[in-house]
Amino acid sequence: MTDTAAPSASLPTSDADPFATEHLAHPEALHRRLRAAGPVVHLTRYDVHALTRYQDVHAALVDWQTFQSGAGVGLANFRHEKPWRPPSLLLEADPPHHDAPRRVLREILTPLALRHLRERWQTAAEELVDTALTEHGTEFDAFAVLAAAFPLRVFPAAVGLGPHGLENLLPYGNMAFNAFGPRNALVEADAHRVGELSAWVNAQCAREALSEDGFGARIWAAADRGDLTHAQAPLVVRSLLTAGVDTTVHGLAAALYAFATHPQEWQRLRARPELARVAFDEAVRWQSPVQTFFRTATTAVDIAGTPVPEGGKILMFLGAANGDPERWADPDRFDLTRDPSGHVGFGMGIHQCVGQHVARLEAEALLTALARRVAHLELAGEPRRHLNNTLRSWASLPVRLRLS
Ligand code: 8QM
Repeated sequence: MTDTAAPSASLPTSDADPFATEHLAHPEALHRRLRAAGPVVHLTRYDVHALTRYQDVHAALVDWQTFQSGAGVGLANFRHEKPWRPPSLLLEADPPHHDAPRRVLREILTPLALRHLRERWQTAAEELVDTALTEHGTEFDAFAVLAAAFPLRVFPAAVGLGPHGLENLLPYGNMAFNAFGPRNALVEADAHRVGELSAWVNAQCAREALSEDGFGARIWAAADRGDLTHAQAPLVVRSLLTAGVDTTVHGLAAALYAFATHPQEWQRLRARPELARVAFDEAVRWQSPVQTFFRTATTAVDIAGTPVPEGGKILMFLGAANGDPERWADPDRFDLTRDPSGHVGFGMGIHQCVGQHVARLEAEALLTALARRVAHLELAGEPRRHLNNTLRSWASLPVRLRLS
């Protein structure tokens, strides 16, 4: 009767480091191994419990009472460790504190509220595609020229940022997404830029730095109405600038990579451009640009028969859940005929991506602009990954196009 608190003898364990180069570069093998090992696997290196099966990841995501975000959604436990920046009021918060900022952003980012951007972003996408073809011909790096360029052209402006300093946004995001993982070499590599990049981003969140007609101004107007405090407003703007750039850039890159390697699916999109949105969601399922997030157990809890201690960190593999063959038929296939809804690439439950309609609108604009001009696309060389502790990201995506 002395070992009731000890981990059960049958608990599968693994000494794998999901944040090691080999797994970040090619996560599929680890996903398969952990999914097969059991519903819960103890990762001895970090003393965390890992979930990789769709059903378990989904269940943890929707149970915010048991699996809190307020102690941080990275490896660091904010109960014991000082966060690298003041915590996000959305991502790293639980009800009730979470709810007012969430409601404010949700209303600013509803499909209805985004209506006025559709035409403008469609024009911007067509201009970008035309310029790309004029300047680079039919062979170029689709990561830099399209996937990175398009969000940077339309999203910061929609938030209300001016044109200067936008080159700071991707490095800031890269830093923020690395910071959810362990303090490994990826974190150390950017440590010297934390002060400079944070200062720039924080400065953009001030009311005076923002145009009068963007998402940022609407956040400040919500503070004027009393829906937020004025102290909260800049942190909510910061959430847009942290969560809204790298995610869409690498999500669009995932979609372009998918089409460059699945020519039939490109023909399907060309025939029915209204598939652009579902294609983007399928790309998000298939590649899962956000690979992992943590939660913290608010109480001793039993997950699928495995005891997890109060205060323990739980590592949810969104990418592994989105590739779980128990949930998805032929999960490794990028397939426009499947219904990808229910994927956890945008999360699930009360924290599910509040900006997902913005992301889909960007994808719709870029993919339909491309579908009008491009009859066929293929890889023109090996794509290169950029390693990040959280993001499945890209360094380059060489493509060759045939125009229509
Ligand atoms: C990830 O700062 C934030 O509020 C924030 C940062 C990163 C994300 C979400 C929110 C999920 C895309």
